[in-house]
Amino acid sequence: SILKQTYSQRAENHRNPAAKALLETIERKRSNLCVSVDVTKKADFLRIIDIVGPYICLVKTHVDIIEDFDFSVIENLKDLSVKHDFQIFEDRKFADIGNTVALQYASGVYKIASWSHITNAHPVPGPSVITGLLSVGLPLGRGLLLLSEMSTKGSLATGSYTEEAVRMARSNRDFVVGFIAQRRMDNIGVAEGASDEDFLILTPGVGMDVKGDSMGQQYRTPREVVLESGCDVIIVGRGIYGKGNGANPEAVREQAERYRAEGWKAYEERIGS
Ligand code: 5BU
Repeated sequence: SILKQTYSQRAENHRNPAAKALLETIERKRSNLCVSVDVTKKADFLRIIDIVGPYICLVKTHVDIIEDFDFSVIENLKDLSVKHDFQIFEDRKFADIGNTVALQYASGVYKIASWSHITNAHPVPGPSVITGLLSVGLPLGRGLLLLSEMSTKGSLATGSYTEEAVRMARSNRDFVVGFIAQRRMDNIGVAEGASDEDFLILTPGVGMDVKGDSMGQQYRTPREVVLESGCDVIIVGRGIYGKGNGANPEAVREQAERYRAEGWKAYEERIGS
């Protein structure tokens, strides 16, 4: 079963270059930690990434919240990704008709497809959202995650919606490399243990010190996410950079190290090493 395979074994199962590169990075750095850097000033954004860089496999961005954005942010982010050896995931959550998402992905101020190895989409428009994005992303070797579940209280992405998302992914395996979800999706719609599919499961809503925030976010620990729910990458934001936008560099570094260690320990326990 996928749950018992190492990240490097799984890298060989994936033909999509972004999925393969992510799995190889995870193995090389012994880190299944993705840091989500949700701050509004470019200096804070780049400073936090430079601090957490050694401990992560992936940086997750919301570039549209940076108030003083200009394209130097992207150039600096790319330099940091080489310096520290991590991949980039713009959490854009595309959710429109194919033609529009293709334009949003390729064009505008951010030109996401030109720098983000992985991005994501809501399945709500149906398969055409994938068709639109892959017309831009596939020639560039990019990968897509579908949002089949969310971490928030009262999420509508459950039941048959989640199942249909998995079906949409199965029909587009060259571009859809996995899911944003709270548990494994490979066995949905097939008998328990019958699937040898390998989808990447990236999971937000991870925190060790609090259970949630005042706006519906819900947190689980790396152990619950990786060991008990079988997810592959933990996504941590405020748990690492804290309330002060990462003003205390040593505290940020310590939290990144702590989450990396916890995520990796849970993985080692899962594969039984
Ligand atoms: P936090 O600070 O660890 O709560 O940040 C979580 C990040 O993950 C934030 O950027 C959200 O936009 C993102 N997220 C999420 O929290 N839950 C979800 O279901 C999805 C994305 Br999809």
